[in-house]
Amino acid sequence: MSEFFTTVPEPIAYEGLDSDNPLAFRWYDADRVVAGKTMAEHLRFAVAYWHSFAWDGLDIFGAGTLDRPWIDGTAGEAALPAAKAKMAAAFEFFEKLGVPFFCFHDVDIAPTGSTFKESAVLLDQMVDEAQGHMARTGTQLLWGTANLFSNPRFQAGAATNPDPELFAYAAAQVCHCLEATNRLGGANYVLWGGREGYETLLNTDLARELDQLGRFLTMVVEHKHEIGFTGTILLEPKPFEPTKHQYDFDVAACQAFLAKYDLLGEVFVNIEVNHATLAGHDFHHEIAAAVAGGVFGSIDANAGDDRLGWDVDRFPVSVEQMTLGMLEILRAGGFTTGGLNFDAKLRRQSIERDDLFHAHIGGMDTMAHALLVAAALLEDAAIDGFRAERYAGWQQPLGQQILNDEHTLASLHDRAMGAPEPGRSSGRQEHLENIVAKYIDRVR
Ligand code: XLS
Ligand code: NI
Ligand code: NI
Repeated sequence: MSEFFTTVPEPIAYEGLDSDNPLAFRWYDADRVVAGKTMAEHLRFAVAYWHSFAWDGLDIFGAGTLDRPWIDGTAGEAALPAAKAKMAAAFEFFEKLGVPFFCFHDVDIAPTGSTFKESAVLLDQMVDEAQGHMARTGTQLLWGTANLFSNPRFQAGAATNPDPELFAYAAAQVCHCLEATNRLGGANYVLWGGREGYETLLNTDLARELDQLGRFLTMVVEHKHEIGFTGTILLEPKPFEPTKHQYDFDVAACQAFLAKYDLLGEVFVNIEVNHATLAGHDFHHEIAAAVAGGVFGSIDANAGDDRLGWDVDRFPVSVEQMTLGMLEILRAGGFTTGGLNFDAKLRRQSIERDDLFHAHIGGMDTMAHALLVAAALLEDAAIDGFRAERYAGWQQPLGQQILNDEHTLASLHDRAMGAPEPGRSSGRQEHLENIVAKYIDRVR
């Protein structure tokens, strides 16, 4: 097979901070040990097949701009050669970039047939093809997912569709894609409910749709155990877009949903940075909420744009934003099956083939820098020492008695009658922010 990324003939190397080579890593040194693990083991980078290989720059105002010759309008069996060319280019990219993982939707890797059966057979053929590339390159699968939002049949949703025929179709598609993911040894399986939401409540029965979604997810978990899939099932929160309201609004909504349908401990969350900001939160908040709620799973690393109110999926560039997220992840013990998937796409004018390398190199360096800062902050207890001090009262008799149910509202009332006015202490926010800034500057 012929090379696609001919202007990047060699694998990307780590060259360190003094390097002026734009096609080298300045921070990401895969084998460097940080807090007991290599950077590669901590970060578990994945490339998203859809943005990088199955999208040519098309937007709602205009045609594709990017050079993706395999996107040629063919479908069905006739599109297999193009799907194979796309896959060869994808694995060439994974290998040259040196990422351990990739992620895909069923429709990203395989052409769509004219019946469910034909699509299933085509997917199986491309899964065979992927197995060959994975064995040859050593690239692994972070997660697979079924696209239940692009085809017009899903205009009113998949699991939450008013027509049970669509629920049934979506269930069959997830069944097949989960099995494909299992066959490829995927570490996780993701469900992002792009159209599981509503456009107007005038035509929507909210309670019924949530019950449908609960039933659907339960079936996914049952099937996971049935086939012996050992990966983690992940829900990906997003507040809206394409629907006006999406049921998996944010981490808190997902957690409440999982609790209601008795799925805690079975299903975790895949947090996307740009979805966090669309929900009116930030990356730091969503990770902290997931860790606190025991549902943290994996990350879709990207960035929004302060001036654009939709999911623009830029590559991550803010070391500070990513440091705050990595701090929570490291505190929680790091990733288990999860990882950092670049659910990010090039800007439409980035039309050179090597732009895809520049984008990922920048994202990987940003995350590696953030990892180093977060690890140093934790090692020095630069933030956590202050945090522990702030809650020290809870180790004292009053705090312990309250937590051990030794007080009632009335006994605290009695106590207040004889107690002095409680003292106050500084929250030290600016001081803590300065500490983070100092570590970002100093870490090497
Ligand atoms: C869209 C989502 C999507 C999921 C996978 O906004 O981020 O890309 O990650 O279906
Ligand atoms: Ni995503
Ligand atoms: Ni997204």
